[in-house]
This record gives sequence, C-alpha cells and structure tokens, in this order.
Amino acid sequence: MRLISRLALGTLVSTAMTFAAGTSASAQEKQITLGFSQVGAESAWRTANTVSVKSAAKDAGINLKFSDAQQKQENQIRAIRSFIAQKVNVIAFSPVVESGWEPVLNEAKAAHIPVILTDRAVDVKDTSLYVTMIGSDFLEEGRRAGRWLEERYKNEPGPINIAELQGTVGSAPANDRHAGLMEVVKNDPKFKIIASQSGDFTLAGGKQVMEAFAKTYGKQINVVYAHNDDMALGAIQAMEEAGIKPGKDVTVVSFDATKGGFEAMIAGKINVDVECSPLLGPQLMSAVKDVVAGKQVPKRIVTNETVFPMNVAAQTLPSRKY
Ligand code: GZL
Repeated sequence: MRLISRLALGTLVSTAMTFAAGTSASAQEKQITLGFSQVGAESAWRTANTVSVKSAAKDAGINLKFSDAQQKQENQIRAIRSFIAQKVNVIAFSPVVESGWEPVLNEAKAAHIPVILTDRAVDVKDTSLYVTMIGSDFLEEGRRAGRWLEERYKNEPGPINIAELQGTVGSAPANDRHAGLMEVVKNDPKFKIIASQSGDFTLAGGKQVMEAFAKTYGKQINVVYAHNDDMALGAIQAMEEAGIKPGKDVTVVSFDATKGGFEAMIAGKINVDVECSPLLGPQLMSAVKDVVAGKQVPKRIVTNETVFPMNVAAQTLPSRKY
C-alpha cells in the first residue's frame, strides 16, 4: 500500500513541476514591440502626449520604438517603413495631416502588421488599413467653442469679427475645429470670420500671424479663435505689443487646456479653453495588447473632454495633469 501512495505522490509532484515550468514559459510570453511615429514636438500638448505614450509603454512592458517626425509627413512615412522592415508587432502613429497615407498603410497591411491611429485621423477609403482610431472628436470641440461664443454674444447685435489662427494646414484638428466654428457662423450671420491663417500649432506661428492681423485689422477684431494654446499664447504676446488687451479688448478662445492655457485664463488673457486630452498612452497600450491577443477593438475610441471658462481656471488648475 505504502509503495502505491509513494508512486502516486511522485507522479503528482512531477506533473505539478511540469505545469509550473510550462506556466513560467508562457509567462515569458514574447515581449510586444510597438513602432510609434509622433508628429513632432511643436506644442505643450504634443510634449505631454509623448510623455504619456512613453510612460504607458514602460508601465505595460511594451518595447517602444519611438520616432519624432518634426511635423513632416515624409519623415512619418519613412519611420513607418522602418518599423515594417524591423517586423514590429504593431505600428501606431499620429498622422500630421489627413491625406497621403494609402501607399504606406497598404505596405503595413501586406506585411500583416496592424496599425493603430492615435490623436489625429487619416482620410482613406479603405478603413481596413487601420484597426482603430484613439483620440478626440475635433468637430465637437469646435462646436463646443461655437456654443460658448453664441452664449457669450447672445445679447450683442454684432457684427462680431473673428480672427482665426488655424493649426497645421490639412491636419484633422485644424480642419474640424474650423468646421465647428463655421457651423456657428453659418447659423448666425452676426459672426464674421474677417481673417484666417495657419500658425502651424506653434507659439511663434501664432505670434507672427497675430502681428499681421493686428496691423491689418487692429481694433476691428472682437474675437481671436486659436486652434491651440501655443498659438493663443503667441497671439497674446502680439496683441500686448500692439497695445491690445487680450481677454478684455478681444475675447480669446483656445483649445487644448494645457497648463499654459490655464495660467493665461487665470491672468484674464484667455476667456475659454476647450479641452483636448493628450493623455492617450494608457488607452493606446491597452489597444496594442488587445490587437496582439487577437481581441476585438472598437473602430473608434473617443476621449472624454470638457470646456473650461476662465472663471473656473484657478480652482481647476491644481488638479490638471498636463
Ligand atoms: C490635437 C493635437 C493638436 C493639439 C496641438 O489632438 O493633434 O496638435 O491641439 C498639437 O496643440 O500640436
């Protein structure tokens, strides 16, 4: 009897050890490698987005190959081709502009490497070229700014002259934030866009364009509609140099709700900031793991955002993460 029990115990122990070895082997599952092409480092928003992507990859144990395109589409295309050659598991990128992506996305598809879009969208007929798009609804952001303007000027007959500082030409945020404003202008003819030019989402660009607007239109401008905080801050510098009080003589509407935007609202120089969250890293890494595991991922993952008028800026700033 005792021999049989010893044999049974021995079998049990060796089975358990085999299973443990097997588990530890599967636990060493092959590390995921993600190739990420970033637009550049043009704004505070972009810097915060890069920090979010890099820290989330580290936290997720994902091997990140990161490329900064310096806001040039050809650099992003080159980076994506390099990721394909390196046979990464997944490619993700924030497309600097909406068009011109079919060829390289077809190369990724032919190489059976799934592609995830973050932040900005692409304009392609074949939406199978990417698995999902994670980011803001820029058209809704523009509509939120438009609704704020309608409320702010509801008792004023007009005309309300708007000078628009557009983001990067051809980019999804610039196209859609403009479209959101146009819906308001179409609904209420008292709003007139008297000037519109791209400042390429940079502080220097915003300042340069606003200097020209101030020279040409001066006190005719009632509203500056800046597609991001960096351009709004540049425009503020230009207005002050031209003897215009931003936030008082001119209503300033901005997007992103970065720390710089909040500080300008507290100083009374930006009147409203429409939030656009750069903190996309965790959602991206979760989607990457799901894609590699063969799980279903929604075609569109929209980030939750809100609007901050200047009167809530001081109480809100301490809780802001970027
Ligand atoms: C929006 C993002 C834009 C920001 C800018 O999601 O693509 O690009 O609004 C940034 O600050 O440069």
